Amino acid sequence: MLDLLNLIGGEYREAQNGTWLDNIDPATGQIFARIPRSGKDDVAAAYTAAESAFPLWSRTSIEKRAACLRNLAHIVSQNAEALAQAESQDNGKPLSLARAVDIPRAEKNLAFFAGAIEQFPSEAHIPAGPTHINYTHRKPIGVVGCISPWNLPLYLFTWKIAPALAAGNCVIAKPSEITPVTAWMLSQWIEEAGFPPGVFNVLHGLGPEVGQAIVEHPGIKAISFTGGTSTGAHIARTTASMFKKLSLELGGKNPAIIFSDCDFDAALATTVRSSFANQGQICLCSSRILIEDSIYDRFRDALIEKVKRMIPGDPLDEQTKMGAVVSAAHRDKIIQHIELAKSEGGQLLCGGGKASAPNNRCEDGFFVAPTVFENLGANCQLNQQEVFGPVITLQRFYSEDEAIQLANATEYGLAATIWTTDLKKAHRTAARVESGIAWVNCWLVRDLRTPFGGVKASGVGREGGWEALRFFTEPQNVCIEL
Ligand code: TXE
Repeated sequence: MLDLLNLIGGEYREAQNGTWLDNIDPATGQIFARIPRSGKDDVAAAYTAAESAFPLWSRTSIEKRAACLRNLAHIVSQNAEALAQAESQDNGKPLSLARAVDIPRAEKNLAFFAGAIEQFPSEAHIPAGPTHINYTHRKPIGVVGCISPWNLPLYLFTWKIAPALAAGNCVIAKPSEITPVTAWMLSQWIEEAGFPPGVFNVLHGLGPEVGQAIVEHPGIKAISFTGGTSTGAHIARTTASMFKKLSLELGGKNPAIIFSDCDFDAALATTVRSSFANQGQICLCSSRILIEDSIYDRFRDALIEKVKRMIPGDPLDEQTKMGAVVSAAHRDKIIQHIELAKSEGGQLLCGGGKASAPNNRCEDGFFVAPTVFENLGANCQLNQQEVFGPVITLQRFYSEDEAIQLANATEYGLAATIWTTDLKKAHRTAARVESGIAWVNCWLVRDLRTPFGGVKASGVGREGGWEALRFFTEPQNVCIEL
């Protein structure tokens, strides 16, 4: 049994209340680690450590801060295989996916923001015939909170902490209690990477306990959060009267719009991936597949043929493309959505419930069969609520206007995928779709310089590139008489 610990002020500590939470391997249903069940007292201790580290860290040269991040990126790359194994065990995702996506991207996040802070410009405003000059001084905020989810554990954890640290803040980070292991591993390399004690603190525990205490702490000036929309709304309410800076990256109900003039094979292959990658547990996954009438039947039949061949396997098996979902509770929630869709008259095309265990080792694991429905109206629950699992719907459209109307017919607005070979149509559709990201003829292609985030109930603010560095700094206008 592995006991994880908090990192506070450079020391590894249990929760002050001495209590623990079990950590479960979703592929086997077995407990394999414990995490501290931290609370308010631990947040207070982490805050004291972070606050006292801030004066020095905020004045540390950009080159030194960048070097610490690059060192950490290097350590991640040296331990990539151990991290990938841990991520797969903790989350249920295929080991091949953790190796190809999660861990390389975590390394890239750290290295990217090391480079970004070295290039981060601030503005100057000089009027004609100048009497005054203005420039913008971007100062680190102070102590900030980074709260991350379970679907891409180290990937999203590093996506938040890297810009926060690069900009000169001290961080109190909380990984999801469901997938804490890779954040724990990272926390053990902080000193080796050169970060002074207290600059980076990691607290483990439940969202409504330690997460809530971070959000409520009056000294923590900004919160970067990725997770469910209702949790995001709760955080916004909790912090409103404290005027904290908030970056909220929330849920999605993303449309994939398949026009009849698309490259059929490319659209098909990528839509299967965009729907079911990571068992559908990526906020950017397509969950509503909108298909133009003239190719609807052909596309549906070809899609179902491919999906039927996607059988969930043991995540540790190198051949597995689809693993376990993250927890028993999450599996049950996905199944409830499926049952509701059946009762609303959805036509089940494949899947529709639990998948059988791939082997003896996994007989108590949490597996869901990839599931496809059609004949559900745009207002049905399954076309409105985020499932965050391997469940998609197919809808037919007859015109460009109808495609856009269907695409926009949810409270969410994170990512849309558009498939067409008509360039003008691609631009028109991207402009009219209500989403923070529109991918045309591709999916999940990420240039880390680009703004990342959603509109409507998918969030507030943007991550990535300068957006993240702006979020983690406070701009001050300095005006000088010449
Ligand atoms: O997320 P939570 P859950 C969606 C997805 C999923 C649903 C619920 O639809 O089914 O959200 O998932 C911490 N104060 N997404 O319950 O609770 C929590 O400990 C402070 C979308 O796992 O939002 C964890 O670290 N923190 C998504 C993080 O918030 C709190 C990714 C996310 O957990 C808190 C995950 C509180 N009061 C789920 N309550 C995406 N956008 O990628 C919880 N937390």
